[in-house]
Order: sequence, then C-alpha cells, then structure tokens
Amino acid sequence: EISDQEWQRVLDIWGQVETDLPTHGQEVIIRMFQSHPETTVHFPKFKHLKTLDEMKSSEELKKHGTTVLKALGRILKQKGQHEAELKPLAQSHATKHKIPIRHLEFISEVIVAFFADKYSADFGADSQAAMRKALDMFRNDMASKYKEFGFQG
Ligand code: MNH
Repeated sequence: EISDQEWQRVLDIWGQVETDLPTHGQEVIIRMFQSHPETTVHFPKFKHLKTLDEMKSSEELKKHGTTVLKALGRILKQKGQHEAELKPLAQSHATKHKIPIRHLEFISEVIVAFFADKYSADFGADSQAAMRKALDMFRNDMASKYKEFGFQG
C-alpha cells in the first residue's frame, strides 16, 4: 500500500542523503542518543563518549552511522521487496544486539525529523508522510522476523 509516487519521494530524498552518508549517519546516531538516552545502553563501545563534542569527534560513531544508513538505503531501494536484506538484519538485532522495536521507532522518528530540518525545501509534508510509511513497513517486517527468531522485541 505504498504507491510508486510515495516510493519515488522516499528515494528522491535518499539521493540527497547518499551524497554524504557519514555526516548524515553521524547526525542520526547522535540525535538518537540525545533524544532517547536509553538507546545508548546497546552501545558499550560508545560508553566513553560523554559530551556532544566527543560524539562529534568519534570516527567510530561516524562509521556506525554510515553502516546503518547504508543498510537502510539498500532496504528502501527494494521498495518493500526487502526480505533478503531484512532477514540477516532482523536476526542480528533480535538475537545478538537485542534491540526493542520501540528503539527502531525512535530512530525512525529521528530520521524523519532530521531530514525535515535539513531539507526543509525538498522534504515537505508529502515526502515526510511517504518516508514514515516506508519506515513503518520496515519496522513491521522487522517485528514479524523478530518473532520468528523468538524475540518479542
Ligand atoms: Mn543497528 C549494528 C543497521 C537500528 C543497535 N546495525 C548494525 C549493523 C547494521 C545495522 C547494518 C551492522 C551489522 C549487524 O550487526 O547486523 N540498525 C541498522 C538499521 C537500523 C538500525 C538499518 C534502523 C534503521 N541499531 C538500530 C537501533 C539500535 C541499533 C535503533 C539501538 C538503539 N546496531 C545496533 C548495535 C549494533 C548494530 C548495538 C552493533 C554495533 C557494533 O558493536 O559494532
């Protein structure tokens, strides 16, 4: 129930994001940590980062943000036919990282809010709604896979 036009809106904004994945990825992770501090418990490797400046200077954090957005981009480009991309991600996040679906909702909200801030001219209400639908679908499919892996999320 995501139309071609909606996918087009999602992939259009993604084209802009892809011009600099590390900077966008870094911002998404930092915004997630700041707006939802409980998400930091999943990252012992970032525990030493106490201040915003320390987060901004961390190459490791930037690298993680890049990894996340690269994977998300690969999934969005499947326009819903993302079983092959989603399965290993659901497996690691369910059985290894143990990331609640609620936290996937946090990062989804952060992504939409950040793009709306950064691309106010090119990411209007219709595009925001389309991106929300795509991220809802991603999260729903992650949740069903979580259950297959025995994690209630
Ligand atoms: Mn996540 C690792 C993609 C949301 C916590 N994440 C990874 C990896 C990818 C990835 C790719 C590296 C391969 C793997 O372990 O499977 N993560 C995503 C995507 C989203 C996402 C596409 C949503 C969008 N991840 C989240 C959220 C959290 C989280 C939300 C926690 C709040 N992720 C992790 C942790 C790791 C990880 C923890 C392992 C990091 C490490 O130790 O290197």
